[in-house]
Amino acid sequence: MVLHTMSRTVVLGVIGSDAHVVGITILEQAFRQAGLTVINLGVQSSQTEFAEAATQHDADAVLVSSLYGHAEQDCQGFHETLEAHGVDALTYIGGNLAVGQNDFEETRRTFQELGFDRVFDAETTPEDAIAALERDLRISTTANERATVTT
Ligand code: B12
Repeated sequence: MVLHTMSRTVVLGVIGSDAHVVGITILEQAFRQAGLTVINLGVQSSQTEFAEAATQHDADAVLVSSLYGHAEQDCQGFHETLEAHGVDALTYIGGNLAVGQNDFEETRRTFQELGFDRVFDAETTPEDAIAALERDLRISTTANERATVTT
């Protein structure tokens, strides 16, 4: 299969009224080092802000973070909002997605049913996220690898 390792753009932000900024700051830095173009919306971002940024930057992936326990409410209708803006991108969500989060598999199902392609828990490292993006976007995110490769 021929893979084109062109630069990819991800929109990243913390949804809702959530103010936890450390996770997305670390993710942004790691993604940039891996060669991705990152649009970081920061904390307390609305669904519409995600959708508008994804449209404006023709994003390949929209990555939502949530730590404060209200992700399910904040993400109701998220994919409908993306669709209404004409966004066709991979979607991930990660962080502390439920209060307590005792059964992460149940949490994962909840967010998959909301339309997310992948659901990550709070133990997720930047390397885990990059590996998933590499798989899903079929890219090599190493900054200096821009050639076409054949696997
Ligand atoms: C620091 C902190 C705060 C600071 C935030 C400062 C700031 N500006 O960032 C302050 C004191 C303001 C705060 C406030 C609150 N907090 Co607080 N906070 C924390 C704490 C101690 C650390 C968070 C952190 O920075 N971690 C370090 C970063 C690197 O890790 P991370 O955020 O988890 O991100 C990593 C992964 O989760 C993952 N990831 C995250 N997002 C995404 C997205 C994608 C797509 C992917 C792939 C991966 C990914 O990758 C990141 C890098 O590895 C956590 C407890 C904990 N140990 O996690 C509680 C915690 C998140 N807070 C909590 C709560 C409840 C609150 C408050 C609601 C408390 C209150 N009643 O006021 C408020 C909410 C305020 C608000 N509007 O957001 C709870 C959430 C509970 C839940 N979800 O069930 C936690 C878990 C504490 C607890 N055990 O109860 N908090």
